[in-house]
Amino acid sequence: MKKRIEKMRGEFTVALQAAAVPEDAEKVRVAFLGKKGALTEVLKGMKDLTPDERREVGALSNALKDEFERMLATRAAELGRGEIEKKLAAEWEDISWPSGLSRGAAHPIAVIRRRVKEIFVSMGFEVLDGPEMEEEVNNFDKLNIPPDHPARDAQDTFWLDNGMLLRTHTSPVQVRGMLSHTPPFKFIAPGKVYRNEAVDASHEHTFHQIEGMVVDRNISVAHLIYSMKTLLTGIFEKEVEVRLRPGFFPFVEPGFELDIKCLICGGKGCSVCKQSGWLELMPCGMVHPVVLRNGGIDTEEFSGFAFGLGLERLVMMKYGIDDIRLFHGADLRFFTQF
Ligand code: FA5
Repeated sequence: MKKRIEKMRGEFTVALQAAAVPEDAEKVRVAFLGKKGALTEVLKGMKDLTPDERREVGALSNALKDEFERMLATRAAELGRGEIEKKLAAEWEDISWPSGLSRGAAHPIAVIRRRVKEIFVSMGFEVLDGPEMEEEVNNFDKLNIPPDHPARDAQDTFWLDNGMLLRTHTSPVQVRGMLSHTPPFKFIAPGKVYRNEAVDASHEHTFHQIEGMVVDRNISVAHLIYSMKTLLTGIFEKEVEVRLRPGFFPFVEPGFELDIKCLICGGKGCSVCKQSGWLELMPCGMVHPVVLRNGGIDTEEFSGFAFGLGLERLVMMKYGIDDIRLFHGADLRFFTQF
């Protein structure tokens, strides 16, 4: 009987290892420890043994029963874990995997704004920010545009109930920059501006400008032209035709309009350049002494230049886009080209 019990340990171990699912382990338990199980049957034969033999076989079979139960518990846990893992594997989903939707793209305005920033930062310019809701005094008065000045009419203004306005250009950042900096300094200020204007192929009510201002000793028009050329060569990566003509802005003296030969029609005339062959891109000039003084700058010692780049028009020329209204649209076929 002792031999039979010893042999049973091997049989039990083999049967348990062969179990693939928790139900198999349960079948092994019934086969060995159940009412009609192998070990139970052996124990039933103990009545024919001598008392000494009975004590010895009893102890042996109890120890074996305990051992089988421990092994069963361990195996059942293993198989259960395996089941959970299998279930998890079947249900697993990679939530970082791109969905069926097409991917977005950087907006062309953002692409070129980044490039313009890089070009100016490489020339040592700082990048400033200014609020879109602005004080009248910064948007107009301190820029040498008093309340009755006709230049106010050129920039139809969205007035706010609180007496402030949506800035019509980025030039108020000139005022803020002068008041917060000690010369010499040079900065650009990209941002959104608003005008109460009729929209057409080259005009929007909400558009972007990049203001630039340099204040230092002995600044001349030559510095201005050099900076504009560096910018345009960096953006267009080729020679482009530009022209400088006199332009009037109360905050610069002398003032200029920098026009670029229309890259949409090659100068022949189209709806974007209003059939003129040229597109007004970047007004600029030497900062008016009144403006410098309003910014607390000593005009005996310092002079400066400033410019106000229209970002949409630059992007239109760069990519050959013939309608400014596309920028505010939601057509992904348009946006994914850049
Ligand atoms: C100004 O806004 C001046 N503050 C620029 C300036 C700064 C001059 C510093 C001198 C010194 P203007 O109104 O011309 O100027 O606008 C500047 C540029 O913004 C234009 O050349 C054009 O490229 C762009 N722009 C003007 N109006 C619109 C519009 N409605 N839609 C899209 N772009 C526009």
